[in-house]
Amino acid sequence: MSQVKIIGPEVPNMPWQERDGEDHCSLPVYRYKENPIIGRNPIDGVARIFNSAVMPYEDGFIGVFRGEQTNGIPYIYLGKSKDAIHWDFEQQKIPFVDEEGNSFMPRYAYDPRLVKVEDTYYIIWCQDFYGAAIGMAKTKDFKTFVRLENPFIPFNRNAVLFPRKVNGNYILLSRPSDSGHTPFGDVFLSESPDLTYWGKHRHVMGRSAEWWESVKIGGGAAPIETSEGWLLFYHGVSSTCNGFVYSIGGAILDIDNPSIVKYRCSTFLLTPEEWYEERGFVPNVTFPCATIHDSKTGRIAIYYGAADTYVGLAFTTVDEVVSYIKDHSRVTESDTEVGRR
Ligand code: BMA
Repeated sequence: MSQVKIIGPEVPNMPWQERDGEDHCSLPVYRYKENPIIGRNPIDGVARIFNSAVMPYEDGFIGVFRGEQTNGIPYIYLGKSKDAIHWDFEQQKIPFVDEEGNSFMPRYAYDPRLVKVEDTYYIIWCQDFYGAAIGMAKTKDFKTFVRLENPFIPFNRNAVLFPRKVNGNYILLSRPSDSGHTPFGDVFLSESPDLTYWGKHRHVMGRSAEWWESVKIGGGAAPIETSEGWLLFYHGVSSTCNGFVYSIGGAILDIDNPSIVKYRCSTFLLTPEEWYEERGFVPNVTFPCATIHDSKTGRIAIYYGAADTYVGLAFTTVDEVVSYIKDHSRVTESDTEVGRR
């Protein structure tokens, strides 16, 4: 039994592998030995799948996958799996409709997240809205996907919905950006009573003095509710003479006021080290988009895009990762304040 409690369902069939000692032992997160779990050319007309989100569904798992088509344009594809490791993909792009039932195909769609709030599943992604912005859709059955109002004006390319309302409102983390490969970026939070009108914007956390996340940060997987607060895996970016390096970081946000950061890990939890993270369309990228977690055992599986080419899987437990984050926490005033100026 874990000391720190995950608040959520039990997922006894979640993927799991014990650490065998060879991975980076001082860090609480270790890789699945058979990574990458999704290789090149996974669907006809799709060259690469990465930066994708999965969750339990019926007696198995379901996911929304960023598929880079052979024309170079990203789109979202649906996948199903019995074990959350071997995936069967729909050959066609997800066919969104608007609220009147008319077909809606974004010009491009990337970095999807998948979050269940109450009885509805939400997909949140980046799409063109006269510039890169956040797109959102809902489904109850993974057959009809109804596109919702765009929450924000451009530019914003990275958004993560919380798995439950907080103080009666939906909560979305996002990272306002520019139209290109933004060389800055902090995580902000916005609230909505109805998923149409967004406000009460707050600053959550900024890029930090730690070099691995000194350029920009962005929400990663949907936060996990725990007895210590919201456990957030996010990405932190550093700059080198050869481009950006994307690592995975961890923070714990206040449960009732998640714009307040309680703990923030000063070291990365995972950084590009393996061939599938260092070599690919964009080298040196580990980009978390989802977790599967089991409240009974405290096990957590992290799904991350690797080198904009593959999907990788890594493991930790809530006890190990929370205690590591707390032991290595360094928070600044801009983290711990409510974030309204
Ligand atoms: C970001 C996003 C991600 C991508 C990353 C590294 O700006 O576009 O989709 O994984 O860059 O290329």
